[in-house]
Amino acid sequence: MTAALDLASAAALALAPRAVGRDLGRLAREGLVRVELEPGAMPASELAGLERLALDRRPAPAGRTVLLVPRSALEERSPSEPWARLALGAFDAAASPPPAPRLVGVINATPDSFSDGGLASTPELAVERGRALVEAGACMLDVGGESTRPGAAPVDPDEERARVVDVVAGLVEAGLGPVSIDTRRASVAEAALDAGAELVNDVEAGTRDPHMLGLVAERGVGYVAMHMQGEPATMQGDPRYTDVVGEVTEFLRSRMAACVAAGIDPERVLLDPGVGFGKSLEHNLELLRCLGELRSLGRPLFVGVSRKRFIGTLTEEPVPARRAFGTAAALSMCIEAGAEFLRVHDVAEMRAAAAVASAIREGARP
Ligand code: HH2
Repeated sequence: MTAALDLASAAALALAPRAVGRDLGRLAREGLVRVELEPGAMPASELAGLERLALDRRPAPAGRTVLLVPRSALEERSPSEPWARLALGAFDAAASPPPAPRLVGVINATPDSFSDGGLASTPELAVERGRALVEAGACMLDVGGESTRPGAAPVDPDEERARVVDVVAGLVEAGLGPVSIDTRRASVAEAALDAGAELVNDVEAGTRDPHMLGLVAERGVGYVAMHMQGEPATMQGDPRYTDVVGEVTEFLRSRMAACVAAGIDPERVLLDPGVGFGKSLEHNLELLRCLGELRSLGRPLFVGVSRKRFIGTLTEEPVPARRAFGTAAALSMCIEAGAEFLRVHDVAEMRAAAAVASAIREGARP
């Protein structure tokens, strides 16, 4: 069984270590593992045994139990007890050294994207923009043909396909790849992959289009699975969560399991909490504050904060293109939490922010 399959089956045990990123590193150095258990996750007798091993018990919401357990005790149990193996694996993934950040440049082949609609509406304009983004330091270009901004109406699939195919082909032919295709429709993804895209960025994580995961598996390409509550047209109406971090984590864990079940190589999946997708200002802030916890899922994190509305609210800046400073602050916090792929519009500016944030984190020049 691969590590990722282990993580997927952790969902069945309803067992997940949770802690803020910084705490995880400290606990790991002290030889402790944080184990968070859902109510009923294991029989009472086993839980009592585990509690006897624990050095500390922390309060946790929703009837959960949080225990700090010596690593050695879990290692002793892991050969015979799968939960101990799962807890160790997930904890180690979250506490492992964070990856170097990589910037993904946004190319919106749309007339109406919230911050840059119309800037890449022809293949020529897209190639010009793509070249500038790659020269500024983007590791990949993310092409989208449908705005998913709050309140956006769905675009006809034929129209979406027509917007992206020549743009993807133009970028690939100009040597500006790798290119990802930002779509929730398998038919659009398929046409973009035929045109040379190498990764599918799906804001619905394959929950609505029944062909999406099968297509990604068959083509053997990369896949971003993102969390969204509701759909773009209505998602900002009244988003509600009891525990936004826990619910987003469980959603991504279950989509990871769905990807594996569909035959997608787990090593090709990136996970995204979906900042601004069916989330209030408080939800976005809570998710970003606890972003490091999502590393327990064992896959690289892909995060889009660039120019988003929560930044406009906090900085009182209604014009998205003027939100670069606020974006840089949010991006730096994502880097501190261990996010690897940062989806941004202002690549040159964010490259500078990322260089400083990662140098402070690493204590050396990146
Ligand atoms: N955000 C946007 C679009 N696609 N994909 C992922 N994985 N994560 C994100 O946070 C994300 C995304 C929204 O930004 P943008 O593309 O600039 O705007 P619009 O949807 O209006 O085209």
